[in-house]
Amino acid sequence: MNSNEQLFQRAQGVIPGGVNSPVRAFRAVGGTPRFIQRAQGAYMWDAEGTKYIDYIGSWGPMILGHGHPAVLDAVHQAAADGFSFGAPTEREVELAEAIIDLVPSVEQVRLVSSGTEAGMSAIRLARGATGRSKIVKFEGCYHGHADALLVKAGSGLATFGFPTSAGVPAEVVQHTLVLEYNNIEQLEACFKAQGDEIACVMIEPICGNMNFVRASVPFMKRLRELCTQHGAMLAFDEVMTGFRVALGGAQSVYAKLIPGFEPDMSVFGKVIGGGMPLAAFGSTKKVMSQLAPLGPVYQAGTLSGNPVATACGLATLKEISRPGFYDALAARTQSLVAGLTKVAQDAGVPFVGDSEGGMFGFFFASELPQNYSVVMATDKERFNRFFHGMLDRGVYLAPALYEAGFVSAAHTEADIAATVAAAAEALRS
Ligand code: KE4
Repeated sequence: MNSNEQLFQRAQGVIPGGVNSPVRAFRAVGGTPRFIQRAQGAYMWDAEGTKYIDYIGSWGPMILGHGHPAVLDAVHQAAADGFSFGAPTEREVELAEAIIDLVPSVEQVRLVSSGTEAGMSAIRLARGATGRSKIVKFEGCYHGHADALLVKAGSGLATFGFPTSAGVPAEVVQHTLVLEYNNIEQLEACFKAQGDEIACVMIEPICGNMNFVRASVPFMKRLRELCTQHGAMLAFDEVMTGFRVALGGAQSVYAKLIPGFEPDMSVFGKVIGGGMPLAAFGSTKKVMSQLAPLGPVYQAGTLSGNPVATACGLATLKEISRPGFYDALAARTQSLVAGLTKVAQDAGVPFVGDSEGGMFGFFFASELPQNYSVVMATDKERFNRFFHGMLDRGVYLAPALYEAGFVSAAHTEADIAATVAAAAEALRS
């Protein structure tokens, strides 16, 4: 038994499934999870010393690559000054100011410790601010594991969702409607029937939890119009896309495609913590003033705005704000997708991919899926064989066909070439 297997056995004795987050257990792809010992730049090393080119990047945060010197230095300095005070610090103000500078739709933010916490708080705030209970989400989008969001589509459009998890009472999700991503007809029907009762619609504007599915421009345009018309808040879950697909997040991509486009609420995470536990949600000053201690919507957190995490986030934002950062990252990511597409074509394997900024996805299919059911109908067996073929060749991809991939500023053209070469071999075998 090798060290990863030994560690996995030991872990399963004391942690459910041996992991602290289910997707790490490799259940979707099979095999033994790699226990990572250390990471540097674009690389990770597991318990056996095996080196991998890392395309997970901690599921998005590590946009600079692992161990960026300026970020490491900022974290060391902050830690030396104190881990946590339970009192306000200037650095939280600096990070809030930096986010507000970069995201025009956000006038105020509240910092929290995880994307789940940010999404949960955003829903509560939208309900408090509108006085309405209903929320809408889309099948295939994941907004963290807050009860009200663990919902799958109800039988009919107008019926409410069913819990996707045990332990979530039906009453808790009775106000959650689930629609099909990119389905304008369903959007129209839902708003026609219940638009004035909807507190907010939460969406992943480019959905990384279906690997990589873009909301079409007509769909997003109509969603914006219907929310405005019915007084429902449009909440952008940018936990994955924020500061990853562009400096201004996915909303800046849609603002270029739909004149004047802005969401009403934004949720951030991952990149803004630079790998440390930090997330945020923001909106207009008017909406945010509904939050305690000013308003009636309660929200709190012992480690919210943690001094070490904010130092890590600020140092990360400073680096990614440098001119040309995203152009270079997007070009590197595009060359990966183009290379993989070429070797798949050479191998006669149906393959299609897409990317925005430093986020990419691919499917063993002939055209890009537009919704969850199409994503889940793509060739799972082939994906799993490809995943292991790449892992065995030192390339660590997301261990599930419905997860996105991430390129960092530390990935070189040589890393991309090595990845494409590994893919050519894996696909041939
Ligand atoms: P966290 O609570 O995991 O920090 O964030 C939840 C979340 C919210 N919104 C979006 C769009 C997200 O992608 C996530 C978390 N993403 C998953 C990967 N798809 C995190 C990996 C995991 O669950 O271990």
